[in-house]
Amino acid sequence: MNITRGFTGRPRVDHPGLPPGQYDAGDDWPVLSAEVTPELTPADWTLRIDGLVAEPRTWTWDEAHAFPDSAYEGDIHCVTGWSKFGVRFGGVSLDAFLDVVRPHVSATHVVAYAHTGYTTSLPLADVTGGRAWIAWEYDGRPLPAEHGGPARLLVPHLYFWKSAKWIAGLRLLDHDEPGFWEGNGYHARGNPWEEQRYSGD
Ligand SMILES: Nc1nc2c(c(=O)[nH]1)N[C@H]1C(S)=C(S)[C@@H](COP(=O)(O)O)O[C@H]1N2
Ligand SMILES: [Mo]
Repeated sequence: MNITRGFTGRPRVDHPGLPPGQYDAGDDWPVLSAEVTPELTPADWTLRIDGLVAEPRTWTWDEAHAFPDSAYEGDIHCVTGWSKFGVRFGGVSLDAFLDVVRPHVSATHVVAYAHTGYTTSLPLADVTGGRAWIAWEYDGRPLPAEHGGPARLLVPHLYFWKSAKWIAGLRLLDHDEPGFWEGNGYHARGNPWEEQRYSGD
């Protein structure tokens, strides 16, 4: 008997939206967590932005939802190799929060930190200009806990380790302060199109 393998189930590596060295995970959405998924409810969740800002501030769940809705529809790319096409997240643009705290001109970087202690560092320019979200919906439903619900940071144009799950806050700094993966040899920026996986890339 002849068994012919179809195209389904095969990792696609020829998609025009696929950055170098990545494959299409299809309908799978792997869970990558360094921590145990926390039991965090919307009532417990807060977001704080401080550091080099004019007015440090903490928002509750309801206060954060008072900002205009903003959605991301597009792709995500994990440094372990999988990419996912056409995902839909809902939440609020990070710009809405930053407009309130007013970053100081000297601020160049942020450290994003989770309610669990996970941290990741990013250039400030990568989380402004409509390129970063606080996301609490996936596909029109509440973001599942294992994927960072009730809310996660979403910075889809960078490798997905920058998108801190269970986001608790951002601190604005005038220098790069490596987070969890950056301190373990991963790249300070993490642009998938330039394959910035490790610090030397
Ligand atoms: N708090 C927290 N956020 C995190 C991580 C983590 O371990 N803890 N892993 C990062 C990595 S490496 C990736 S690829 C994505 C995975 O998100 P997912 O589990 O929803 O796919 O979350 C990122 N954010
Ligand atoms: Mo990742």
